Amino acid sequence: MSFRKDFLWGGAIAANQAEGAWNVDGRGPAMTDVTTGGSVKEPRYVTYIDKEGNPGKVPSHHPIPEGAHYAVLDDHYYPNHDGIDFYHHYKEDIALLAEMGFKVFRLSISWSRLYPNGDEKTPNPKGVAFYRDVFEECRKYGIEPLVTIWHFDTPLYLEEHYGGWNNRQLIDFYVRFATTCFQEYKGLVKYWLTFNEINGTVMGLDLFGNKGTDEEYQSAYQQLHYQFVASAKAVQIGHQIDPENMIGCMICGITFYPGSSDPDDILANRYQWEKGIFYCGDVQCKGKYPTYATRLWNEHHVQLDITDEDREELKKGTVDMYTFSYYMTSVVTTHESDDMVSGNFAAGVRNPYLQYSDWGWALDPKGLRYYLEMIYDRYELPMMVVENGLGAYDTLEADGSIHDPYRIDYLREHIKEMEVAINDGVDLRGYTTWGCIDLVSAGTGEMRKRYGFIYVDKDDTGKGTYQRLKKDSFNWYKKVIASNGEDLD
Ligand code: BGP
Repeated sequence: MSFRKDFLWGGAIAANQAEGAWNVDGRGPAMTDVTTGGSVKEPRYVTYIDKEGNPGKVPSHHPIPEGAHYAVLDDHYYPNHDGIDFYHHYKEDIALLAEMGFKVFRLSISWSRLYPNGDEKTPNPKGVAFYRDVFEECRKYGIEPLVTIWHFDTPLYLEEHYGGWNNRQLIDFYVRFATTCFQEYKGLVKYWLTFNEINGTVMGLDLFGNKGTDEEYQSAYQQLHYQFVASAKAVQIGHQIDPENMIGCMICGITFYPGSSDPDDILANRYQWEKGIFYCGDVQCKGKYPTYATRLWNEHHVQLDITDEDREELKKGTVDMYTFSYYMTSVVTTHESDDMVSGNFAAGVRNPYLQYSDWGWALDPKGLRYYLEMIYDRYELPMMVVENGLGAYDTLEADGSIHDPYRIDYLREHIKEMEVAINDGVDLRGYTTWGCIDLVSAGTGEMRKRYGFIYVDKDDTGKGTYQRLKKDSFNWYKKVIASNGEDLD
């Protein structure tokens, strides 16, 4: 038997993609609340009113015009406003997860539900109470909550009035928020992740044929630095509040392959690993910037605001575990190609040895083994795969059944590779599949890009009953968990 007896089988969601109730019980807005729905072809947009009072929109992650302010516009649809209404369905949802035998449930806390603007001195009591109820509900079934403190949802007020993570003050606001989480949920929550896919900030710059400008890199590396310091401070406080706390980094894990044996490709691939994957892991696991950081900064003439105190904090606030998401691999080449594919936070040339999902994400279970073994060897810290799954179109049959053999196949092959990695010595502690209940896609805002074992009756325009239905994969995963990963058929 290769999976530990106490292996944490489960699934994951994020507040902004699931909760809905975006303006209920005192919650403040986040960027996702001014972000429209998109599709595989059409980007999501961020909407605003400009200084003349005219409405407008820009693709998400692009700056809005000078003097404009973010706004919800009447003639647009914002899928995150209602999510899958986990806010009002959490009891039913957790009961279903318990029925599958979940040992762990990964979810995030919406910052603006606890601190509506982000800079208040005390938290919103209704927000605090909501998560307490959710965690108690998990505990009722013996489910361990695994909590992401920040999952892409800085309060909009901090974005508008402070410039978001470009501002050093965000460190203090985040630390206050994280401290509240550790204090309020002490005894209920033991597993924490400080920042979801922290490396996305830099990885997202060179996507879709774009090349990040020096200015963008300056801002991205600076934002990351403030997040590293915020994370390191949170880790220390989390340990002081409860020495039992196990606090991890969370990296968007993409395995990069060189496109050819051309030395330029080999080197480009190695540099991609350093920039995309190792940079964040090294700082958060080793407590200092790696040697190659200087090369990365010089490449874009980046001048970082780093103090001696920051360096001390980084040293003292290293994480207890390395967690990551894994969906796909990507091919790096210095050669021209007209067959590019992109998905998640990577773009590269098509890999002729692999199949691709309907959203163009490379299906590559072996890439997960590669990632696990390489990273474990680098840090020798306990690991968890905290996101993995197949975004696919599901068909709801007339009798209410959903047959999703493609999802079962995807997960089975990834679990097999985890098992190989464990046998090869990797200390893997848990596995939470992404979107265990269908939810709003982060990348496209769609509902029809579904990941769940549990189907949610809602479409891309927001219509539906929000009824929960079990897919075939529900019973399959239940068997996997009951057999501790032995029965994968
Ligand atoms: C990761 C995010 C998740 C998530 C997932 C799937 O990058 O941490 O929030 O949604 O990817 O991506 P998508 O929703 O775009 O299919």
